[in-house]
Amino acid sequence: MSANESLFTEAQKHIPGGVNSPVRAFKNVSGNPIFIKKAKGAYLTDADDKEYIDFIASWGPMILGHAHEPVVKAIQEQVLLGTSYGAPTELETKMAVLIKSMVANVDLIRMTSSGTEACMSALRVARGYTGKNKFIKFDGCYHGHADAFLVKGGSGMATLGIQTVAGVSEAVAADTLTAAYNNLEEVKQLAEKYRGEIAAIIVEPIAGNMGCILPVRGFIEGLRKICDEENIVLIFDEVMTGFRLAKGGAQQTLHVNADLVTYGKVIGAGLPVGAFGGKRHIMESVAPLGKVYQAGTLSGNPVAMIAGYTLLSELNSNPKIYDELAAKTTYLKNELETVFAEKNIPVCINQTGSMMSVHFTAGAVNNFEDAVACDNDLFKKYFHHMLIAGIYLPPSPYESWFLNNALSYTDLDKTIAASKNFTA
Ligand code: HOZ
Repeated sequence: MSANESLFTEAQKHIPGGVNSPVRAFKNVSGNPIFIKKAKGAYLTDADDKEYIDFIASWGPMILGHAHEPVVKAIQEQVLLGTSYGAPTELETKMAVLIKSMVANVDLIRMTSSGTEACMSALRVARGYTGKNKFIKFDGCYHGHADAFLVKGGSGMATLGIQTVAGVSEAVAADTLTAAYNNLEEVKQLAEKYRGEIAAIIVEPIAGNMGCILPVRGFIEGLRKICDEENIVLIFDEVMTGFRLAKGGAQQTLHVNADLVTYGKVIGAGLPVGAFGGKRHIMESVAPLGKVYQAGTLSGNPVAMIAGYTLLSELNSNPKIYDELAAKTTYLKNELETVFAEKNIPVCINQTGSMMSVHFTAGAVNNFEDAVACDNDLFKKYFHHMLIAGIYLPPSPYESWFLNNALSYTDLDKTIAASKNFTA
């Protein structure tokens, strides 16, 4: 038995499914997950000492690669000063100032410990601010695992085929309205039907939890217009896109303003952090200024703050990184398109900046229904072929690939060469 196998066997005795987050279990792609021993730059090493080129980057935050030296050093220095105080630090204000300087439409920002908390809190703020209860989310979008969002979710829910989550009460789910991603007409109909009842529209401006799916022209702009007309708070879930697509995230690349924005792990360079922020008049609803209660001992944790501050400062002072990342990702996308075309394997590769995914289908993939219709069996085969070749892709067709800037063109060429050897 390999070290990976024996670690998984042992883990399953103590942890549900052997994992602390469902997608990691490789259930959809079958086989055993690999257990990571260490990571550096663009590479992961598993328990059997096999090295992989990593295309997950901890689901986004490792924009400059794993164990990035300035981040590691900053963490080491902070740890010696204590790991959690449950009291304010100057670092939290420095972080807020830095984020505000990088991102538009953030007047006030509150740190949380995860993207789930950030989205859950942003929704609560929208409800508290507007005095309305319902909200619209999109099929296949995923905003963390707070009850209200677990309706037609992407990510692990889509991967495991769980569309109705046990434990979410009907009463909670009743306030969650859903529409197809990229279908503005459905949103207009909901806005009309529930006029005066909708507090928020929450959207992944670039969807990354049903594979990578881009908004069609006019979709996000249309959401902005509906929100303005109907006094609805527009929330951009930028847990994946924030600081990854550009300094100012998807707000910047799409040229659309959100009212509230949520962030996740990238704010902590991969440490457990999230944040929600936005326009002053809305954020002033948050306690202790307003009556929307939200709290956390580990919110603004100094170790996470210094890690994130170090990463974001580097991105802020060197925006060339975004061009380099986009160039690498476009190169990979174009080469893979050629590889699959030569093999007569129909693919739709969606890409923007450093996010992309390979959907095995002849058509366009613009929403969850399109993603579900793709050839999942072929994805499984490709995933395992690549894994054997030392390329670590997301173990689900419903997850985006995230490129990091430690990846070299040699790494990309190895990835392309491995794909050339794939037989359907
Ligand atoms: N839900 C995460 C990706 N969309 C996966 C989390 C994890 O397994 O780490």
